[in-house]
Amino acid sequence: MARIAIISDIHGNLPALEAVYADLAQARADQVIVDGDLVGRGPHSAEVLEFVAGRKWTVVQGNHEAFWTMCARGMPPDDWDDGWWAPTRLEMQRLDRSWFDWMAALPFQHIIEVPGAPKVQVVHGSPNRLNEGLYAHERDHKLDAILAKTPYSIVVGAHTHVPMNRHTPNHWVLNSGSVGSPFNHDPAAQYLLLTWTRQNWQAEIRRAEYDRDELLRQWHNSGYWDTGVAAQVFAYEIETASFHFWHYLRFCKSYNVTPDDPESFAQYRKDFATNYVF
Ligand SMILES: [Mn+2]
Repeated sequence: MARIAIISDIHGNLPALEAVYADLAQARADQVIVDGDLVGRGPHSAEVLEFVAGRKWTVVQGNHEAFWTMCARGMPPDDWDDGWWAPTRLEMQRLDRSWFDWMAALPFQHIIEVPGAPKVQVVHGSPNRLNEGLYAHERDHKLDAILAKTPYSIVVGAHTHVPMNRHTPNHWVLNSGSVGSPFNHDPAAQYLLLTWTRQNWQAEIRRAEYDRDELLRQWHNSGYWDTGVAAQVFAYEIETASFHFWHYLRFCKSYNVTPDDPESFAQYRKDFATNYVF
């Protein structure tokens, strides 16, 4: 028996990671793979890196590690100096220089090899790209098209923040969901447990509750909340367990308002509450 936990998209949320860590013991996981996006969004990126690096866990690179590495190497986006990016800039400044080398050195995939078991490919986005997701809302043929070039028939992705367990005509496609900021309307920290029974692999999506009210109070009390509207968008995503980042930026573009203005975000929340169902 091998019991392998795949946890991902922690996104600087230490209490959610601690809840999952407690659940790993309950689940009797004997291996842990962290499938990218340890950092970004939340205010505990440094603490999450310390927590993960201090354990004998396998870590795969996510698009946020790649993004932070690019920014640290002097290749940030054009609007990097805008207030919109302030929460991210401040979180990056809390990291020791050596963490950026650590993140840059992370591999883009991990292959689970258990004697007698079919191999399992673990990637953050898709086998093709860090930021191409294996989304739960995609049709079977689309998922198979994305996976057309991979030699593996079992693939685990992350990145979408929505857990998935799907059999398409050509693949078994799984997604580990998100520890720190799920987008499937379930606020609990979520991850994937794969068990090799000596006959087959079994997959279970596990969930660990934690005190989100306490977490969001911490965001206020520590001042992270006030570092910029982006921090409030990240909090709102945790609060609603759904995705808002790009929807909000699109909203600002179409109404020609600046994202880093609390008024814009108030308007978005009002619109969201009254007009949209995600
Ligand atoms: Mn992510």
